[in-house]
Amino acid sequence: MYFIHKASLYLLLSSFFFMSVVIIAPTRRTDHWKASFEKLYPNETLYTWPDVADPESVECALCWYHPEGSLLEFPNLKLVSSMGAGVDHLLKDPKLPAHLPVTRIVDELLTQSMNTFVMACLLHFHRRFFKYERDKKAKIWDIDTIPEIPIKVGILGIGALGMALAEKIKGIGIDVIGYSRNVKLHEQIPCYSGAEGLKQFLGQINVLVCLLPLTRETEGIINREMLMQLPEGSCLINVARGKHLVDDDLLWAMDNGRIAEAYLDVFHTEPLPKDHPFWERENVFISPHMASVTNPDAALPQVMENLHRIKNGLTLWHQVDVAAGY
Ligand code: NDP
Ligand code: OXD
Repeated sequence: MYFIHKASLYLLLSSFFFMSVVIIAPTRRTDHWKASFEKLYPNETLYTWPDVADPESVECALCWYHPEGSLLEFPNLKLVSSMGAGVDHLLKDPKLPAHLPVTRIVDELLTQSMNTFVMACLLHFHRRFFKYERDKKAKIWDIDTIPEIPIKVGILGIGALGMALAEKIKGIGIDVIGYSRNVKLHEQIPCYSGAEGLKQFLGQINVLVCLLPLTRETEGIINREMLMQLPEGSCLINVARGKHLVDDDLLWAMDNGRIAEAYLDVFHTEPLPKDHPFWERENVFISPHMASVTNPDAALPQVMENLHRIKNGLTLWHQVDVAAGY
């Protein structure tokens, strides 16, 4: 006699019939994700939290700053994926179910956008565009100032995005080096790691690009002590997370000339509060966390492939090391 437990039967049937995905991203626009999903997977269901008619059918959650504990609403979840490259917003949830694999997005379009954004910032600094904007306002025609600031770029966090960026920077003939947690060898990009490596890294650059993940180790890493190790008149580009930077320390470093210009795409609080002093600084470029925005057409196939991989016992793409925090 064959006895199939009710729960097992449900799981068996659901893997064939009722599979669905939920997006939990209350602070972000999701209509284009829904449109993309419907185009790519017309036979599957995508719910947008909190409107989930059948939570038991949900096998995958796509998250961006999901409310703490919201993943517990889905008893048959198999996979949690970030909607972007970063996973700090996921891992900070103390109720994140420990048995679930967490994945993130690594994709060519995301990389390309990050490359063009950071290139635009560092070339803006290199070619003194802030100065020429000021000159224009005062109708000054200055042909005496050397028009190019010599630069050497350091990428703090030379991972998927950082390394691709370094190769592009190198490709246009600008000196670039990197810093990572583990030792990294690259034929053309010198890479540093460890405490001594960090000193050597900071001691030879005048453009610091932060592309670190936000973890216990990296929070507040761009502080007075770090900024002091850069030469006078340096440039900071933070495209990682606002919490990497100690805001008051940057203001201090700008006041005493250590940092001449800062390009900030990410902030402790987003949107940046209207009374934040960064808004008043002429040499601070502000953008609304748009350096590189995930394209759903590129991201969804990765997520769905991972769901297939879980069900078939295959290695996942871009799985996060939850213990390391990235
Ligand atoms: P990766 O995980 O591929 O790379 C992270 C890099 O940081 C790795 O080189 C890693 O070292 C290094 N790292 C981690 N911890 C430390 C540490 N304690 N000390 C030194 N180095 C460390 O991430 P991605 O390149 O894909 O993305 C980086 C970040 O960029 C994301 O986490 C996200 O926050 C941000 N981001 C921002 C966007 C925006 O629009 N502003 C868009 C996309 C991403 P190792 O190589 O040794 O592991
Ligand atoms: C990301 C981001 O992590 O957009 O992808 O910040």
